[in-house]
Amino acid sequence: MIKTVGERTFCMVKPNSYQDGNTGGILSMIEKAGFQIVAMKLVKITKYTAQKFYEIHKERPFYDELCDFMSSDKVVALILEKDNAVADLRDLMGDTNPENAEEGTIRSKFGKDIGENATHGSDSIDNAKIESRFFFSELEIYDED
Ligand code: DAT
Ligand code: MG
Repeated sequence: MIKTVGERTFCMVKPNSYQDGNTGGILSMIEKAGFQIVAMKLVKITKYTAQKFYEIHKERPFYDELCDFMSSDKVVALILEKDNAVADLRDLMGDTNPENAEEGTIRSKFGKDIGENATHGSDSIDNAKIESRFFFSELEIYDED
């Protein structure tokens, strides 16, 4: 098979999805939407790691709650590849608040509330690179541009 080298994004299946047994359902939606899984790992991060990952949100009132939640159980970290991967994953996930997420999106299907909203997806190509490198070593990130 000839591999099409598309854009890459970083995604996380959040602890509520893992606990609710929705990891497979979410991965299935991702694959059906045309994303290739380039790298994947199941890890439980510490609160300190969550604080580092979400450092840009440290002044926001929900920062502590967010970091407690993200370190409460395992997450699936993923690097995904497809044309227009960053924007397309955000579309597939839907609005941050599952109540406002369009029907058929991951957050509408599997999100509990604005905090426990099923998945994370990078918001830019630059952040996708930063976030991918945060979770994966060079050895695990193949053929990066
Ligand atoms: P997104 O994950 O859609 O990029 P974001 O970057 O604004 O949203 O926020 C990061 C995460 O923080 C989000 O996925 C869930 C949590 N969060 C955002 N707004 C929140 C709020 N008002 N109350 C509680 N948690 C919130
Ligand atoms: Mg964000």
